[in-house]
Amino acid sequence: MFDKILIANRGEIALRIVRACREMGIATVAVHSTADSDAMHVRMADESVCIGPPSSTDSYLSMPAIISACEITGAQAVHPGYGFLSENAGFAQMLEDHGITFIGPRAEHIRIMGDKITAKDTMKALGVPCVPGSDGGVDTVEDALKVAEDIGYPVIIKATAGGGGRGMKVATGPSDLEIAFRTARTEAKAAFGNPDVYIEKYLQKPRHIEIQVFGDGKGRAVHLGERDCSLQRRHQKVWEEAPGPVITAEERARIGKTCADACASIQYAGAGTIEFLYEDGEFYFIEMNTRLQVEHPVTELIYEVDLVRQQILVAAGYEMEFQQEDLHLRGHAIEVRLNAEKLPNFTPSPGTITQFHAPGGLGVRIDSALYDGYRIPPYYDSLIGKLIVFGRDRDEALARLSRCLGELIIDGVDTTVPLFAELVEDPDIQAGNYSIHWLEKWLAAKAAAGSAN
Ligand code: MV4
Repeated sequence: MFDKILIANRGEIALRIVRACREMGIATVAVHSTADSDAMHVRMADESVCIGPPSSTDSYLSMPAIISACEITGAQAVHPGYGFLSENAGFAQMLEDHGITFIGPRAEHIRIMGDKITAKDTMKALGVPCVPGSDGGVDTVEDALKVAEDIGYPVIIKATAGGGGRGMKVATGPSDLEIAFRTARTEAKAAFGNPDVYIEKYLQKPRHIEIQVFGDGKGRAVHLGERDCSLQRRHQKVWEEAPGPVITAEERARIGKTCADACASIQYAGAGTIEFLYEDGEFYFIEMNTRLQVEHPVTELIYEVDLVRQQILVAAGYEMEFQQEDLHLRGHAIEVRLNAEKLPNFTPSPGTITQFHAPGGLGVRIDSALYDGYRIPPYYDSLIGKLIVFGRDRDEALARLSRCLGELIIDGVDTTVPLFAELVEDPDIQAGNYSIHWLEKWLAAKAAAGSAN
């Protein structure tokens, strides 16, 4: 096992990784920018290295700085967390070239899944159900029109180098396909340096359902059910739950096995998430994320596993601590993302935390790097914590969430907490009756009602 791991991240996820390491008896190295000298992840780690100025490009994204920090401290492995360098195949490769273990999948798998056309081709060949669309990329307007005619309108044009909602255009008929196609290519070239696009049938009212997978890198893989992450604003998730409110045990077992088998056959290593759109009882693959996700705690709570611990074990060449038959779903978990943002426009709200009080009690988990007096720097993501609740069933989780939101105190900055206080009481949310468009529609309706008063 590793003696020492360097954590190439900040905030709550850096702390999450320190916690797993400490329970495993592994020493930790935090890295930080000059803006994060007082951050909790620096205080909690066994040692720390300042790797650069506030700008992420020159600190948390600086591969030479991070590799130097490994060499100075003798860290044998790097956990990248999420975001930053977590899905950078070049970084995984560079670490390997320096004899340092990347705690994540092989560079090859990161690269495959980073190119959305290759990812889809790969998944399709492995028997994973995909959205009907072009076979690979589409290079000309003529081909685009042919594909769209075939699958029927509306269609969506996506950049192969995009993902997470970047570089997409919808066309409702042949008359607007040409412009959508040309715009998509031009924007993809400008944004990603790669103009390649592909076409899919546009699903009008799906849910976002993602399957958690985990592989040992040697041909064994399991699934840990799904998360429903349909509640998003501008492609940012705000509320995630597991299990999905409308997914049956049969559906879970079936799509879960399909995903696990696909990961097994490519000898996938570590944690991964296979994203689907789900509509009318069917799953359609869209993307795969080759990292630990922000919302992993809801899965940890219902399956009683420590995903970061398993990542470390597998990266060190050990077996994961479970097989599929050991994994049993129990209860229901909901996560809400606590962002330092001012409603109604979700404007970033950095500043000093004057008072922080976390809720507690049965079935409550807070993953946060906040403390009284902490100054939230303006340079990074506005996520300041996650409130995760567990209940025996969904209704108990909702009641617990409502209770926790009442106990939670974050003073000094604006946060998204008031949004959740409203959502948890909403009849559609309570019924689990929402699609990927529900939240944006609800926010728009609220804004319209507000301006009418
Ligand atoms: C789609 C879609 C409808 N049909 N693909 C947006 C993020 C990226 N991961 C995929 N996205 C979508 N792909 C087809 N064929 C609608 C979306 C989409 C979406 C997906 C998940 C969660 C929120 C969303 C919000 C708008 C659009």
